[in-house]
Amino acid sequence: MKIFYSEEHRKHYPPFEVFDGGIRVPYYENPDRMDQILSALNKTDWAELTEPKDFGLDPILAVHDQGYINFLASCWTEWLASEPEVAAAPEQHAFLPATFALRRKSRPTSSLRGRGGYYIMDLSACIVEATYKAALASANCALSTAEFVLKNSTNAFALCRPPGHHSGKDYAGGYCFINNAAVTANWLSSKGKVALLDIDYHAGNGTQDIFYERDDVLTISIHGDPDFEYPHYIGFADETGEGVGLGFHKNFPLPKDTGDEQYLSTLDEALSMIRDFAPEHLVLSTGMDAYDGDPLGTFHVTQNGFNEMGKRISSLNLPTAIIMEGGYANEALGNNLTTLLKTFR
Ligand code: OKP
Ligand code: ZN
Repeated sequence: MKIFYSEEHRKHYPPFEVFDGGIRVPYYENPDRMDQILSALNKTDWAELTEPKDFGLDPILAVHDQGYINFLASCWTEWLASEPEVAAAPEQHAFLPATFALRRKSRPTSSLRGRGGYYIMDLSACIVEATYKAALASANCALSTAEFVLKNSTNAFALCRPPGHHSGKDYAGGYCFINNAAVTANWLSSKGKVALLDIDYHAGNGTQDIFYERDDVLTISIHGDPDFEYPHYIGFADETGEGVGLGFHKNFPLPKDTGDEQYLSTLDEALSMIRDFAPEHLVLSTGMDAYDGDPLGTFHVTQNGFNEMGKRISSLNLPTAIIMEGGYANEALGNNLTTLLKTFR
């Protein structure tokens, strides 16, 4: 299987994130995740790692707002220039806003803080020096995968870091800066209908937002119920799309402690919607944090569960761009992921 991967993510390693209650913890979305995956892939005889090509900003700007991308590009430099304390010890800092935009009549005011609170939705999307370049490389892995899938009418995997599904048109959140899966689905949509299935444990709010009023990209997310889980305000069952997009978005919020059986029967419902939609391509937002041992999840999906999920999704027989999202049980991440991926060979 073709796998697009770049080392560009490595220096995007914020020294902390801020958890519920304002507690600083080590950054969960860390480079070790990739090392664990790479070592598991290296043990297989089917993983073919390839550098992504550079697609430039056009396919990214087809999904994201120019002002937001400008903010990502200059945030760190502007912050260093305005805060001598940060410039004196940059490796101990990460940029985070302390005030967030209100939902009505808000606009990105010109100060860095004003743009920060407008373009960032929470305290886990920390920006450091390497963030923008890492996010671009991650999007290029996804686009390279899309191109390969299109040309060869087969499956391929984008080993993306940072992940993307919480990032909307003009905002970062949940470790995500550019929505790799959305950029991919939008790019593929010029060749026919696309279905995007998000199996990350967290609701794919960015993806939902981006395609909410479109009928050419069916978006489906299976996740921990936002009634108790991050991102808390989006991902509910009654959100089904708007305008021509009505009926082309589906959320499956599931309770705490969901195990293999309940997960798989929900997946079957999602797959039957995809079959009815009859898309040309599938984009799979592949988070592995539904896993039993994940520190950021509450589900109990096992390695067998991932194997079965892979079998059922790949039996759709659609050319599939598999895009890496979350998954934080680092010691099990590699094996869980290769278990899922090998069903798509
Ligand atoms: C990103 B992805 C801790 C706060 C939540 C953000 C989680 C982002 C998950 N209770 N922190 O979907 O895996
Ligand atoms: Zn997640």
